Amino acid sequence: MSEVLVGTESARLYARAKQLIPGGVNSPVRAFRAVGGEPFFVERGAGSRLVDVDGREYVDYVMSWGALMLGHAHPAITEALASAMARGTSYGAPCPAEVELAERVVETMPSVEMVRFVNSGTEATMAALRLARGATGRDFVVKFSGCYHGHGDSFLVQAGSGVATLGLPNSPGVPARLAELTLTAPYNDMAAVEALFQAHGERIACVILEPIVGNAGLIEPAPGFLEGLRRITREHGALLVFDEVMTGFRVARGGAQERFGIEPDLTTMGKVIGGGLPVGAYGGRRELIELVAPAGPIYQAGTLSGNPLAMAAGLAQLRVLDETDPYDALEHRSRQLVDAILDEARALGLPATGAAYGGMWGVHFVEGPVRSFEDARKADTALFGRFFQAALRRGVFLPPSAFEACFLSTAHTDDDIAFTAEALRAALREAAG
Ligand code: KE4
Repeated sequence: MSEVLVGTESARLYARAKQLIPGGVNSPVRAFRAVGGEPFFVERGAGSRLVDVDGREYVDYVMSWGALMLGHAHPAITEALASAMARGTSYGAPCPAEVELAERVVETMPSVEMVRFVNSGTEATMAALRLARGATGRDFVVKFSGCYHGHGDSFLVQAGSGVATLGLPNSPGVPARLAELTLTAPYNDMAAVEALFQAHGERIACVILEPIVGNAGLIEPAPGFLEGLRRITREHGALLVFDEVMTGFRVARGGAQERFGIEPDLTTMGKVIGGGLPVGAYGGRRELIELVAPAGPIYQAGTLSGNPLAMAAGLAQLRVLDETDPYDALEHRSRQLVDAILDEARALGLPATGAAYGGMWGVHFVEGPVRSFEDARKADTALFGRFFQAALRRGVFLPPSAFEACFLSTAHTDDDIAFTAEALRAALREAAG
């Protein structure tokens, strides 16, 4: 256990949690397995900060894994929720907020003409895959090692995020015959994709990817990669699916597809469109989305899909983003943090490379460029673990895994960034010592 938590309320809560919940957490990456120590338990979030049950305060760069663009407990969101709650928590029938959020998503994401809301990014990618298979009559899906698309069976093949963090090559419980339908290639490797299409082209329903990877640390698409995938999928009648659950509304208002000017056939979304409440969505070209029940035969449903509270929180967050257009400012601050780490690493003679896109940033402790998960895995994860713990002791909460990205919000002030940059420099010196 890290000295931070010995004999604390967090430690007592964690001991209880481990008796009741696998690993004491409701999502694996929260267990700090990759960085050592035990997780703190949160008493409250406020702006850029989290406060744990022992009163320790942290500048938060997890931001609910990217869901929060305005920081914790932003009044626009809490007031919208209070108003919505006064009218009930779920109706099981359509409500105006679903239409309003759908209009805003369609207006924001360049390739999305229609959208269906679900309750998580996992549901969104599972449904998008079923839609791609139903629309094309084909069974194979191409994904990239290190990309994470939620815990749907077909995606737990060479996945990133918690799967990579825990070193699980694939997950038990996924039938081999199903996993065989998932073809994988290294990210940024067009030759490998072309070989897959040469071998299986007319049986591939779709290619799905994170257009900027956040689940293997941050990995950028190489010049021409996204364009190459757009071309080869069109040539073979396969669909191109951008999983923008993390990048959507975060790396630019219209996500990576706006930033890179590529229009996928389908887009999956989540996180930011829920404002911290459970929401996912999949959308795309009208003729595809109209294949989804009850408009079409491809089935997908959900008790709490379009939930009025989640819609209210998502709408409130998107409204503020549209009014304030914070993306350049967010990217400037993200870049300041990446530069601070890279500058300190250089001074220490440590290999490091990093990038920043809007409110998303990341550093790998390995010689760059990091073009794939195979490159990212060469990073010094032990150094990252020491760096994480040293940062935490200095009041900075980074994602507890080298195979995640860091997130900023509009609540992070210049003072937060200056404080964080100094803390991260000191943490790296300690970790490297
Ligand atoms: P959820 O089912 O966790 O809402 O979304 C799955 C998902 C799909 N696609 C992408 C690109 C994602 O990043 C995610 C989820 N992201 C992780 C963080 N790397 C969620 C954190 C967690 O699993 O606790």
